[in-house]
Amino acid sequence: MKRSDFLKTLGLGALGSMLATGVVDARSQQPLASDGAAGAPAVGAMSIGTWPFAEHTTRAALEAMKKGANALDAVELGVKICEADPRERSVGLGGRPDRDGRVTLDACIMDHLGNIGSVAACEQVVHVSSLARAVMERTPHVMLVGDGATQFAREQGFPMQNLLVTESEAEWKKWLEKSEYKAIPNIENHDTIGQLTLDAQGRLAGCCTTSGMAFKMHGRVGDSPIIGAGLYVDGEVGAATATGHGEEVIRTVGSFRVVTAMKSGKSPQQACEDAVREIHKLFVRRGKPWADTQIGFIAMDVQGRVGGYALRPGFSYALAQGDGVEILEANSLLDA
Ligand code: SD4
Repeated sequence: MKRSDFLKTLGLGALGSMLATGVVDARSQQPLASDGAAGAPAVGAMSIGTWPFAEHTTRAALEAMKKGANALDAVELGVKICEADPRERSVGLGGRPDRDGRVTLDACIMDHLGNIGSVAACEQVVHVSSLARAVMERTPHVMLVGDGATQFAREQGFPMQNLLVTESEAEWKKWLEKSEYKAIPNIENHDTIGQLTLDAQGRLAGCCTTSGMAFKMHGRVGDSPIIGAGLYVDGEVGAATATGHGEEVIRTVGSFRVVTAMKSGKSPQQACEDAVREIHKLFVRRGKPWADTQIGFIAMDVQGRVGGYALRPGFSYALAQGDGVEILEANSLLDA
């Protein structure tokens, strides 16, 4: 399916045509102090998102904000593109299943005021980002898990569908031959989308959505739906989100750590670096191997400065601002 047709299925037809004709495809990025060290802060709508597929989701969010969407609507609109794409194998439809062959999704969302919503281990619902938002806006709670999340989705009129696509099922069957859990950094089970938006009014929002680690134990929940771990937004400071080995991000309350560092004066880049260093330190302290692990953080502050950093090479993220989107290769703590 062509990207423009795909966007039409999401009700983003006009945007799809613009993207297809290249109207918003310019790559002229405005100067930005990405390390926080120099330059005037960028002002105006912008979005960043983990991994190269965020090129499309950040662009969609940026275009929506230019047309007046607020940061929260824009971030949800962006990640939904990824969730609905069956070719993305670690998010939404087409996500790799757990070791029992069940696709279970995790997501959370947060706005600049501190409103939060989250769902974990949710089955049969493609747009868990929207479901997380529904938890935030239509319940007295902040997190629903498993059957409760699916039940709530059904009550709210979310479509129910099988999320296991043929390719993921085939991978799972192959995996069953050895049933060996082994992460392959940057490839096998990494692709969570964490996206952050800043609108022209200076409001921040973030969303993180994933099918989690491929072939995880049934019931396993990673960092992505956990506010403070996979995502955190402080409307007066900045926002951060994580991808990679969720257990390690939870251990260090990673995204909250990044935002707290920004609050104490660190640039988004320095704050991401601190969080990755802390994760590495705990591996060393606990005497645990980190060879098969990848972790990446991205962050953005209210001034529009951004940062990204990873444990090892191979992590990149998209930055959409002005008239274009750029894919930025994050530096890493380790060489390989
Ligand atoms: C998790 N952090 O479930 C997610 C996986 C991920 O890139 O980010 N993959 O642990």
